[in-house]
Amino acid sequence: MSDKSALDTLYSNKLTDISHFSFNDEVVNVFPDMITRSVPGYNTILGMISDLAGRYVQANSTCYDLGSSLGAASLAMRGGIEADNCQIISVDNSKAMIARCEKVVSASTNNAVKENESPLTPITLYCSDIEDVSIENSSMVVLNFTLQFIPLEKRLALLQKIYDGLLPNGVLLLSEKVVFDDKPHQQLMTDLYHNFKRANGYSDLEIAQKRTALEEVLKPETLEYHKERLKAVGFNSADTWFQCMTFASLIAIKS
Ligand code: GEK
Repeated sequence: MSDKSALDTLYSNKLTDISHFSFNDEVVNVFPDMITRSVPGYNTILGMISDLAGRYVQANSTCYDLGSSLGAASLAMRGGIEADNCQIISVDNSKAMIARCEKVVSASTNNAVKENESPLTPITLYCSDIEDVSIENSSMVVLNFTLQFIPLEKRLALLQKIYDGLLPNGVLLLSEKVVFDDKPHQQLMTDLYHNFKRANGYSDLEIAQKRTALEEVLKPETLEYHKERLKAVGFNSADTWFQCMTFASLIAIKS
């Protein structure tokens, strides 16, 4: 999917007015390139989603990809599921994302059918706010860089709903941009992250303008806070499996 993405040049020219970042058509067109060049470990995390799907997805259950964008995590889950009679529900509140995701998922489904890959877990897409979706009979939920866009005061209720909708031994994979209480460490991680973006071809202007666009939209929290909140909603196992600079991914299991 990422191979055919246009190059992300959205912030390459000096903008007089930098509007809040939104998941519109322009972003959709460059999204695979944008996310792979901006999120360290993105492909590693997709690989882990597949692996976890093989281990944790239970027969006759539902998997959720919340904030699914172009369906990369949904397809990774589908690739890893070994259990029978499951379904994947993928939710995003951006119409532009869902419209493009439908094409990505059907191309992948057609390919798999041609290659005789069976059985294929069905993927159903919904254009909706994830706060309005009920989570039921689930053995796996993925929040891959989505919680960071949910208003801070609504995050606890969303995680509680996910925990309540998981079956025993169900898994939540939560990936987020994170911050650090220690100021020098925060500064160092930010500097290193900007170097990572430079190494991936983004200019200082692009880095600065994108940062401004995201400032009011993406609200990161500390890893400690994430873990405490996951424990508070009921997960008795919730820990980091991946961290690179200001990006982290956690696995939480309902026992
Ligand atoms: C991936 N998981 O490729 N309800 C539904 N969707 C939302 C909401 C909301 N309230 N808020 C934001 N989104 C993907 C990457 S991107 C992460 C996820 C990023 C959606 C938004 O429209 C976007 O598609 C996605 O969450 C976040 O594995 O771009 O940093």
